[in-house]
Amino acid sequence: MARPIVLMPGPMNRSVPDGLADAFEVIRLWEADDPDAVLAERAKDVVAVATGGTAIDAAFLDQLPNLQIVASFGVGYDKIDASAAAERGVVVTNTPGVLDDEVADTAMGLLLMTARELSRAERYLRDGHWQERAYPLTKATLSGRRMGILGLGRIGEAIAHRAAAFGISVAYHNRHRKDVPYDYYPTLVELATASDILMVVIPGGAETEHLVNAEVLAALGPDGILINVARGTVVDEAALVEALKAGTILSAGLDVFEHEPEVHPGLLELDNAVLLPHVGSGSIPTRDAMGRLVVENLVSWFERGVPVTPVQESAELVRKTRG
Ligand code: 8YV
Repeated sequence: MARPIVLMPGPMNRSVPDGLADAFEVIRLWEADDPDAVLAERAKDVVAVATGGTAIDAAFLDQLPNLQIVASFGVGYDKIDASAAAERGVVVTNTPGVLDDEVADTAMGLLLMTARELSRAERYLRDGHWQERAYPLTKATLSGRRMGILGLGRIGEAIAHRAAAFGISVAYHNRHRKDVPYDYYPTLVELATASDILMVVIPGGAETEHLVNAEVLAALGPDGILINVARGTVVDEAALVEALKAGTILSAGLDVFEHEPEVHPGLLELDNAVLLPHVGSGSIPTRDAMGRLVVENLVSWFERGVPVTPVQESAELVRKTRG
């Protein structure tokens, strides 16, 4: 029997092509000399897309008339127009759950690096300054501080558990209150006002663009620390640079950027910003687990007609498909 044809627009973690090799035919579009010609020739055969970062919009979907499913690598799927996919009867899946602990660990590491200036202190040692004098005491400490989590989902809850072990209290802002033992603030400004640390874990996309703006940063205040492990678009980066320069907030730890891999030049000049190259989920075991979940979604869809982890926008479609 012919194997279902999966289009892979760009390279992905090896666990994905390896896991698909037996049951699927994979078109590795980025390796083609003329990707447009390959797409034109094979478009009608493609029933699935596996992607790890390529933008999938309505125009892309319209090129693939027999597409059934887009399996995306990563929990955030802001580069995929999942509503346009649902309108065209195409299911979208992501990889939630398997990266929660890794991203939460990175978030706490970034918080420690930022509050206790760990990377700056290491640079100080490597530059030979320790022999001259001890590293200055840090203004911030963590124990007894208040963390406000913007976006208390799975990863946010994993961060909240870790924060408790550090003696940090937790509050949150979501669109809706949840049944959790943390204080809820109905607006982000109120949460920022009540927090020393603002932890951004909310999904990216148009709805959350620049939620963290100059007003929110002013509310966080001169001892405040901003950590972002979600999407760069959630923070107004230009406003953040101004706030860090002016001392409106104390410091920021960022794993994500508005135009990554480009980083705002203003951030690169600042000592009170700790900058990581989007490594939140970046360990081999975690990325392999995410890749396996991409494969499981495709296998389950073509064997049983059910995706394992459909995104919210696909829920209605999945219900209808199940009958
Ligand atoms: C992914 C991420 O690994 O899962 C996400 O949403 O941000 C990362 O941890 C990355 O986006 C994969 O492209």
